[in-house]
Amino acid sequence: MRALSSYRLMVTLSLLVLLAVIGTSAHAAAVDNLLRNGDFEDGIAEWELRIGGDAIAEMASSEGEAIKGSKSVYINISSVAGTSAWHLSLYQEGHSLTEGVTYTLSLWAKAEGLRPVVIYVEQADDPWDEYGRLSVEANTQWLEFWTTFTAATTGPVWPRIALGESDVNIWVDNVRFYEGEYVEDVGPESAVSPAGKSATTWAGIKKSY
Ligand SMILES: [Ca+2]
Ligand SMILES: [Ca+2]
Repeated sequence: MRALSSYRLMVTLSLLVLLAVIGTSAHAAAVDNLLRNGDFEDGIAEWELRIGGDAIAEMASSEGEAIKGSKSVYINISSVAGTSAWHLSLYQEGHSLTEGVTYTLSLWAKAEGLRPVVIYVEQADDPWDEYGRLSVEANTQWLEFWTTFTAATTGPVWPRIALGESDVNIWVDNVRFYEGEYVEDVGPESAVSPAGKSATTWAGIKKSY
């Protein structure tokens, strides 16, 4: 009787360990982020804010808002009068694509109100093709947005977060650019509801609670 109880205990413990391992691996998904300082814990280092047209804006490190770590980037937009989405964009230099490889660009954003955000990866030379272009709406909660595409050519690119369609200020955190399909970010418990999917590009939105 005692031997049977021990056996049952061992089986139960083994199952618990197995479940723990499965649970851990499902939540510990880490990607090889091609971006530098994607989590903005090093302030705004490595990031550029393109300001074109008549846009008036500036970016700064924010210690008051973050979805990962303790900092994010805050983009204070005074005016987007006379601009297009691409006139005002957060981006990073020094990246390239390899033809035939699938990439995902994802980010977390929180705004001071509803506002459009356009994310894509732009070829950094003629003909300036765009990959994975996705228009989403940020709001006052932290949301994760992502777009996945397969590169048609090899060459330098700029991962872009275009903000020229609204002067509503916004925080951005944990931007990731990596090879492969979307991998759930390591973070708070969340629900996933993909927004759309096509043959080569799909995108989604994840709410954080
Ligand atoms: Ca951060
Ligand atoms: Ca503003």
